[in-house]
Amino acid sequence: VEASIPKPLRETWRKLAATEFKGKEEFQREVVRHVETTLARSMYNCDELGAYSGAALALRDRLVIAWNKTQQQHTFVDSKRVYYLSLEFLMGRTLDNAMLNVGVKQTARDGLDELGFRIEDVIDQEHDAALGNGGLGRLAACFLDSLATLNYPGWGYGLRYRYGIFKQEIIDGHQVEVPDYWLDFNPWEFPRHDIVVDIMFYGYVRKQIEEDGTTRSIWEGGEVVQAVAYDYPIPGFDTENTNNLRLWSSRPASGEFDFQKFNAGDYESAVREQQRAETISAVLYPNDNIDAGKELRLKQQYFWVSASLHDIIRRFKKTHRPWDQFPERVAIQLNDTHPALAIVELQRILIDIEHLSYDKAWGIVTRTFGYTNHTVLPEALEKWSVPLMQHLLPRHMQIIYDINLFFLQGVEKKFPGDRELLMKVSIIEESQPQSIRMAFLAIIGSHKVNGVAELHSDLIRTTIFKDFVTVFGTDKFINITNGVTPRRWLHQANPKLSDLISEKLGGDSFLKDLTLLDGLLEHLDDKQFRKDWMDIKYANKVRLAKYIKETTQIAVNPASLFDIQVKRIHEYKRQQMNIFGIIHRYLTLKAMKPEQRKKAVPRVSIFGGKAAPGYWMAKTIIRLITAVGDVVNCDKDIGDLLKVIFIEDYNVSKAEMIIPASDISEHISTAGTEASGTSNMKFVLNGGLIIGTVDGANVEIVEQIGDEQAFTFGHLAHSVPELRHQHHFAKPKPVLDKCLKAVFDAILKGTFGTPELFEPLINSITEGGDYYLVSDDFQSYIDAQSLVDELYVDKDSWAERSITAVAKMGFFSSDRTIVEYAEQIWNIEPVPVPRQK
Ligand code: H53
Repeated sequence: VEASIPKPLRETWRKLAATEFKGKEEFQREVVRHVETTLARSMYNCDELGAYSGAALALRDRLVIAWNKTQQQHTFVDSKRVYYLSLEFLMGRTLDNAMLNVGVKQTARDGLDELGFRIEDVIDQEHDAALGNGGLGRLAACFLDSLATLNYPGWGYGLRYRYGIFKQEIIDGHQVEVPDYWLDFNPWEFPRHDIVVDIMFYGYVRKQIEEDGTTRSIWEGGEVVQAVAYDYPIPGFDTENTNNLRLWSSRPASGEFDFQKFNAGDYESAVREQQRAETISAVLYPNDNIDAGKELRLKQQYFWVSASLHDIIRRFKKTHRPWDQFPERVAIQLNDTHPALAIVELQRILIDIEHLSYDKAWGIVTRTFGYTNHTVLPEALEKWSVPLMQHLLPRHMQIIYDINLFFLQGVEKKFPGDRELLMKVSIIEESQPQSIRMAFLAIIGSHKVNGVAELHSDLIRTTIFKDFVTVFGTDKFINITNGVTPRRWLHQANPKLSDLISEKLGGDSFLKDLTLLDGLLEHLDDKQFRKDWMDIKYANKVRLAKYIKETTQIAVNPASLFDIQVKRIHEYKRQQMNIFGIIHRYLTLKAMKPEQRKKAVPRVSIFGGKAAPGYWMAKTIIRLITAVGDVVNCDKDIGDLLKVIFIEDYNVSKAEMIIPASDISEHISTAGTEASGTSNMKFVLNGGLIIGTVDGANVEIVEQIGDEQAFTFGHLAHSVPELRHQHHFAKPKPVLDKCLKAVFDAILKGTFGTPELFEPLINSITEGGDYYLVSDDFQSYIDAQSLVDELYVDKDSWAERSITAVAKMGFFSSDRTIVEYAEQIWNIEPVPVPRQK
């Protein structure tokens, strides 16, 4: 209140208030002003980076005006807000997206053109904001876009890592990790040095008897660090609404560093404390779907969760509402179990600091949180060791025990004497040492738990969480199928296709209501339309071929079938099966007579993706892909019939170029392992067909687009456990698929260089139980690939399939996903912000 301007003086402010640039000239003036003043450069030394910086700053000014207005409006209306807690936000680039969302791209294009710059080159200067590993982080980014576009008051809360996901270099065929320092020049962030939260670790808990006889727990004596807020405006598409992403950065609580130590000459330990604090938000853990259980990661989680909750509560308290209204003003979504400590932290604040009764506090907690599960993979389910938690967060450990005790007492009451059930649902696992099952904590502390695709939600209800369905009933466990934002993944990534669709549908409303795409079906028989459609696909392939040539020196023919698999490298995603299939293709081509070969469909197999630095088998898979490329790509017998490309450092901005260029993309995880997948949606939305297993969202995609439009193969999820069992116990052992055996023989013969490199990979299948069922699915995979070849020959019917598929993709917009969250979990309404005249 003290900070606001007295009423009589506000008129002066209003007159002077910042305004948005409207036309080309105003935009240009802003760009030049920023280049000359903010950047202190001139027309004599303004390169593309300078132009990018000037354009970004000009646009940023515009975003800020709408952003401020939005936040004022949300406060004024006092609407319920949702807070999306995610350790990852894989945002990619901002400039292009912001220009498109705000609707000024053409203005900017013309303006920059006259200043001597091509907008594409300017856009290309931006460093990706890569604060995520893969699907989970990119989903969070799509959700922010949809929340903003749909006018929901929704904030993201995350960590401002100094280093995002590492940059991948391929050196001699191996992955090498290089740090990703992305903060050099970042026009999109606003440091809020006035928003600082103290966060404590370690220390001890003391009991104190109050005057009224109650006992209180006091947590004290720990080490304190500070969280500083950095804000990022999130503009919606074709709306004034601009939401906020708040990321926390860590710093020492005692200012710069300990001056006493410094003055006493103990420089090193003075600096060490500072570094310890700064380390918390220094780096993103580079694991996707793997829990590493490191102390620093637990520190990151608590640091972020605690800062975010304090911030949320501070905002709530400004409304002077009683605590029991908290869940009516605040919804908090837990993106996986990474923020599950928020449940404990809110309970702690309510009982220890706000002095609410335990039961009242717990009622508020459970009405506030929703938990999204994104995986059933056992190695990805977070467990923290009890001694570690005890040491780092002693008060939280006590509260976890309390939560567990009261929960188990409830279970005992409902199912008297069922001790096995108690053991199965206990938050504490009786391992050595004991550990905390974070997913169980998240379920118990939330009012809704959702999976991310139908099959996945069924699986969690019937396998990993089945005992909780027994305890809580079925209503608590829902499905909300993932989606992707059509603004970035169609309009921005594939402007030509987006324009063609607009032309056919008579406008771009489909970008806000993706179900309108079904209007394309009316034009299915229009010959010219089909041709235009395929010409755009070809142009996108030319764009990718050019990039491949520039970065790998390998020439690929854009008339070939482009077969793409880009995603994190993981055994469950089975890039190994893809490369084995390619070897099979190579051997088959080699065995053909030259006349026979002429009939083969030329194919370019493209891979991209990072392996976690400590995931040795994933790195071996990359090594095999590059080794096969080295041989195949210069085999004169093969020529254009087969090329194998590994695109270095796959990230969001590269995805925007790669995805529109696919004829076929691969989503071939072992059934039951990929919770949803989201790149499958992006590929189909861009007119590529998919080859895939009956897994994750593939199932619903095929249901929507029709099975004519997809190539599915492989065993189904329900038969996986039995097949795995057979690999270990059946006598005689299941025989290795014979085509796969030929592939292994070729590798072991040294066809692709030193066979020893690849032996562990082969052994994991031949000796190690083939956990991912590569051998079991190989033949049907090869058959599906043959069908792809066969159908690709008829370009006209291929065009028909491609258009039909896109027309039926409306369901997979993240707008639909967000509306489902809003209605089924968050109970929030859109709050439109009045447009500026
Ligand atoms: O989350 C995506 C899913 C995808 C799943 C992924 C994911 C991570 O990227 C990291 C951790 C985790 O538990 C899950 O693997 O299937 O599409 C978004 O839901």
